[in-house]
Amino acid sequence: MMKGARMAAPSFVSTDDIRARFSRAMSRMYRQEVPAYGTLCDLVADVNGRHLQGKPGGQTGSLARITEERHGAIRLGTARELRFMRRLFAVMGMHPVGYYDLSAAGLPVHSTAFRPVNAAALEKNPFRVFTSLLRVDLLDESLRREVAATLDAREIFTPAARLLVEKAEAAGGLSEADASAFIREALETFRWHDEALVPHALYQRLSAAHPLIADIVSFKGPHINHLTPRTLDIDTVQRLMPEHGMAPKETIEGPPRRDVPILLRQTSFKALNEPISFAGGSGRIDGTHTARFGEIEQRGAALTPKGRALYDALLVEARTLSRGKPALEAQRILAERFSAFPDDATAMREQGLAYFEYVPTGRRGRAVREGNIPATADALVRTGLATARPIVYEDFLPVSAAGIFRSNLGQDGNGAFQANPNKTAFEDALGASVLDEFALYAEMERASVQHCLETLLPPVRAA
Ligand code: OOG
Ligand code: NI
Repeated sequence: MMKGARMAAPSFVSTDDIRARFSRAMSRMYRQEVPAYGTLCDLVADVNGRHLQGKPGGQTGSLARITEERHGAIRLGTARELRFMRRLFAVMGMHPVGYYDLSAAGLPVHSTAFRPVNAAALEKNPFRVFTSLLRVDLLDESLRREVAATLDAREIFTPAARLLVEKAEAAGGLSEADASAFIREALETFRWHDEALVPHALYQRLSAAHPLIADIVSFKGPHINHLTPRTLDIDTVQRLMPEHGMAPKETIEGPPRRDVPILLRQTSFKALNEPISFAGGSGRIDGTHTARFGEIEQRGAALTPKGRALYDALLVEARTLSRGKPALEAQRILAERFSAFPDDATAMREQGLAYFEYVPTGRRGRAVREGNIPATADALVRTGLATARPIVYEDFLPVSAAGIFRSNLGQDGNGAFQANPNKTAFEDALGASVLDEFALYAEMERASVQHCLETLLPPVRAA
C-alpha cells in the first residue's frame, strides 16, 4: 500500500527561499529597465569589497548578506491593493513593520515596510519593500471621485498570482513548481508600463495636485520605483557617482558619518524622464513621466526608544539651524549637533541607546565553574563571557524617506497635506496591524542573552 506516499508532508519551498529568489528576480528586471541601477550596484559591490579588505567582519552583518541585500519601494492606490499586497508579501515571509506618516512632510501618503521579522530570516535575506498608500482623504472632493473611478477599475495582480497566494494560504506553502510560477507572476505587478491608464488631461490634473498622485493613479500597476543596494561606505559611493554618470542628490539623508554607524544613511540619483503614451491618444509616445530612480543606503545600529528620541531631537535642531544654508554648511551643522550622540559602542550600550546582540565568547571563567552565572547582559560582557555587537537597523526613517521622495518628484511637499497621521485608517486598509519595530529588536536582544546563558549552564548529565 502507498500509505507513506499519501501521508508524506508536502515539500514546500521555504518562505526565505521564495523571498531571496524574488529579490534576485526583481533586481534582474530592474537592471534591464533602469541600466543606471546596474551601474550603481557594480559601483557599490566594488566599494564594499575595498572597504572590507583587511577589516574583521562582524560589525555590519555577514558579507554574503550585504551583497544580496536591497530594498525597494512601491506606491499603492487603494485599500484593496494594499490588503492583497500584504497577503502576497506574506508568501515570501515579509510582514508589515512600522507606520510612517509622510503627510508630515507634505506628501499625501502613509506607509509601512514589508520585511522579514526574525533574526534567522533576516540573515537568510533581508529584502524589504517600503510600501505607501495614497491618502485619498487628503484630496479634494472632485479629484477624489476621478481617482476612485480610475483605481476601482484597475487590477494590479495577475489572475495566476491571485490563485497562487490563495493556494499558499490554504496549503501552508508552495511546491517548487508553484513557487517558480509565483515569483514570475508576482513580478508582473512591479513591472514598468509605458502606456498610461489615463488621458493626458487627467494626468495633468493629478500632477498639478501633486506629482506623487499622478505616479500612483496613472498606470496599470505600482511599478517598483527604486531598488537600493546596501553599501558599507556611502560617502565614497556618493563621491564616485558623478564619474560613473549618475547625478546624486546634494546631501546624504540621516545621521552624519560616524565611527559607529547608527540607523540609516541614504542618498539617491535623480529620477529618469521616461517616455509614456496616454490613454485615448495616438498610441505613440506623447509624454514623459518622472518616477524611477536609484538609491543607496548604509545601515547602522538599531536604536532603543531612548536613542531614537535623542536622534530625532538632534536632527530637528540641525535642520532648524541649517534652514536655507548651503549643503556643505548644513553638513557641518549636522556633525556638530551629533557630537552629543556618543560615538562609541560601549557608551551606547551602557547608556541604553542601541540594541545589541550578545555572543558567547566560549570562555567559562571561575564564577561559572562554581555555578555563579552572571544575571545581566552587562555582567556577561564585563566578565568576558560574551561580546556585544550592535543589531543592524532594518527599518526606515520618515524624515529621510520624505527627503528621498522630494528629490525625485522634483517638488516640495504641499502644505495642504500637512501633519495628519492616521495609523488606524492605515491598519484598516491593510487589514492587519503593523508590527512594532522596537519590540522586534528588543526580542532579538533578549533571545541572544538567553542563548548566552544557555551555553553557560552546566551540561545535563545522562542518567
Ligand atoms: C519611497 C521613498 C522612501 C526610503 O528608502 O526611505 C524610501 C518612495 O519614493 O516611494 O524608499
Ligand atoms: Ni528607498
